[in-house]
Amino acid sequence: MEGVFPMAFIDLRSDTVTTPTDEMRRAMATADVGDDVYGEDPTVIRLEEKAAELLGKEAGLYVPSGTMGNLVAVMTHTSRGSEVLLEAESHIYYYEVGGMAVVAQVLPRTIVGERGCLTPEAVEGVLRTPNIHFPVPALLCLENTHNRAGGSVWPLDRFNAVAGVAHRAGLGVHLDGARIFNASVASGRPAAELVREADSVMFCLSKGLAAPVGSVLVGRADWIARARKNRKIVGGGMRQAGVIAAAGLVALNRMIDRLAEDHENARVLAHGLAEIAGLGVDLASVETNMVMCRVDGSGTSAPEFSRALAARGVLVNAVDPGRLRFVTHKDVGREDIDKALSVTADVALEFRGAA
Ligand code: TLP
Repeated sequence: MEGVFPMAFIDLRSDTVTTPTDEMRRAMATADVGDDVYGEDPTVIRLEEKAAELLGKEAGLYVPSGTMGNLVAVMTHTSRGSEVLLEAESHIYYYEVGGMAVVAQVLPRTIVGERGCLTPEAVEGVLRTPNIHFPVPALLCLENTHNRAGGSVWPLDRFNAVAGVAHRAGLGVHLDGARIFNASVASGRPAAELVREADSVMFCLSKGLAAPVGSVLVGRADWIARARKNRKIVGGGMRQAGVIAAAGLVALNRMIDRLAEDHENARVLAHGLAEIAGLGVDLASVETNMVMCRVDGSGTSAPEFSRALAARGVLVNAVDPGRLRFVTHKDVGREDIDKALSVTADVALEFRGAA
């Protein structure tokens, strides 16, 4: 659902809609700045160092968006015509406008996963013996938490095993960790432990962590130096970016632990939705701040259902003809969840009555 909605709406479309905290706004107003293309913005440098430290990597690179971070990562790991392996429902493949093909000029090869995760065998199965006819595989991209799987968290052993297969075949491993701190909070493990086997990681400051703008790409120092050139190619070299990076620092220092609240609200929401006749939720799949809800049994489609909810003040996205995605975040509290549930129950009842 696109458009401008007044604040009275309960906005469960995404955690990207979160607004900056007062502390972020104060930090932004007083940030020390410099020209970051010259490497002279002290706040950006602090943010990149902090991000690298939290993720256990050598260096970081501040980028305006997760999409740019993933694109720059693909550009830096590959050359023109490389083959890139990804899970079939991954954000990079599904939602990034084909940037990897348009800009990086690589060939995506998708592997069907289960709830966003791959098996070592599935990755081995698509690796081919080098042959004059084949493109050269260069990179495996993984995603944790997995968006289209409903915010699912990779089991760590499986992640490490899959990354190991790619490394043994000489491929790089990039993690789209837009919501890696949700995975960290949900699994009770430090983010650095979750990403140890990834060569590069992109994570977002502007989702559940509530910064207004920005993501960070982390990896080895020499790799990040090359990524910095690629960021410049795609127009991502920013100037006094400390103004926005300051909010990112507050996000990393203050907003990670509270993600547990969003996860709890998602569980409450999922249980409530599961009780509404005509709707379907796989409760076991609700691990972080997303709830995928099937509307097949309600007598209407997900886009129609979301329009009816919007007319009553509840915003959610239809991610498939039969599936709605509800995302919890810091700007929706328990009362909003209760209200959203009662509105959803009313809408479901109306559609069932009309069917
Ligand atoms: N996801 C957005 C939409 O693009 C679908 C959302 O509302 O969830 N990786 C993952 C896993 C993401 O979920 C997103 C954003 C991105 C990358 C891209 O980040 P941005 O929006 O900063 O370019």
